[in-house]
Amino acid sequence: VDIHPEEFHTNVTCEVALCGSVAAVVEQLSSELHGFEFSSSSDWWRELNAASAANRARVDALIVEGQTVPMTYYSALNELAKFVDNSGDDWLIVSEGANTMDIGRAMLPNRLARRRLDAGTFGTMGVGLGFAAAADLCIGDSRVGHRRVLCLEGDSAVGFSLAELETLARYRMPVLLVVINNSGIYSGVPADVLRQLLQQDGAAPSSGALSASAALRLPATSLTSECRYDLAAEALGGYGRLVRSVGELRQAFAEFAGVRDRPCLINAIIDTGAERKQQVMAPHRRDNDRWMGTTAPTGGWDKQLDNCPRQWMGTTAPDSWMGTTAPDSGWKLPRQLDGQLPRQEFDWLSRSKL
Ligand SMILES: Cc1ncc(C[n+]2csc(CCOP(=O)(O)OP(=O)(O)O)c2C)c(N)n1
Ligand SMILES: [Mg+2]
Repeated sequence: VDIHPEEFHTNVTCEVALCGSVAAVVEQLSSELHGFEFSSSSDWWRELNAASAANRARVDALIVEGQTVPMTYYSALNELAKFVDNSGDDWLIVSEGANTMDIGRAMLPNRLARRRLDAGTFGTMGVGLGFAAAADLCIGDSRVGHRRVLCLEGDSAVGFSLAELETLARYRMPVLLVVINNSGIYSGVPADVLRQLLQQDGAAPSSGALSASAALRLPATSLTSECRYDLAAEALGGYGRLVRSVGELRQAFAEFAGVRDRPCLINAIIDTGAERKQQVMAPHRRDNDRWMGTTAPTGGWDKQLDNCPRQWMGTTAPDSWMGTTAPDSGWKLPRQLDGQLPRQEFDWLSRSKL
């Protein structure tokens, strides 16, 4: 169902394309059905309820798993949802990121209509802080009112427009920013693996800076480990906090709830390997066989560099761009890259659908 007919069949072929507003179309459909109802004991309902209960159980397990350090997406977002529901304020949620935004859509429901602005169907990163400033302007005086703006950002996503925090600070917009920081895009590299890279590289572990050849051995999707977006927020005129546990997260919410004269940013460090829960259905795309894997590498990260996925090297143009599933043959040791970035690496990057 879409109000724009040109949207039909653009991604996958629709079997039945209905053009109109969802509310009107659903009304027309139900009137044509003359009161037909699926019996609550029908297979359809039974399966739906069973799937929903299984889903709930999986989410609950991930919330429980993230009660200790490191947090998971689910434990951090569950804490955020509790804060939003109990704060007594009316929050407009702005969000961007990959897992952060997707899981946030499920974990952070809007109780009222027209309370969400996110990267939308095309997933364009960079909209976050601009959207937040615009939203703050539109909801009335957030310095005194109960309408507020919450900006939920992945750590990569926030980098696209972080400098706009200066704008929020200059206009004294009390936007609450929560950065879900897994040190990467979809996933990051564990701090100990990075440390090992630094050591191999001969760099002082405290320097944090990788040489070009060490940096090339990292996946293009990894960012600086536990980057201090909270300090950047302070530098730009806001308040910032780094948190690692649900307890610290709760404390930061309590501390920032009453701040009404500047933006506040909570840098919530989560597991670099945190996953979204296994999806039953593949994303609705023509090319979903090439879609990135969402499963953790078998055996986890414990073999560290021995386990470096060969697609990190990018020299064998993987079909499964940034898939995190271990190949049947196991991981290969990363090749030392001491010369120029090989030609195919550029081809691979430019062909990527990221
Ligand atoms: C303008 C633009 N550049 C690049 C991308 C590719 N992209 C998709 S999601 C994403 C960031 C995801 O990482 P993060 O925000 O840290 O969220 P996470 O999945 O790690 O939770 C990027 C760079 C994009 N969608 N838009
Ligand atoms: Mg991230």
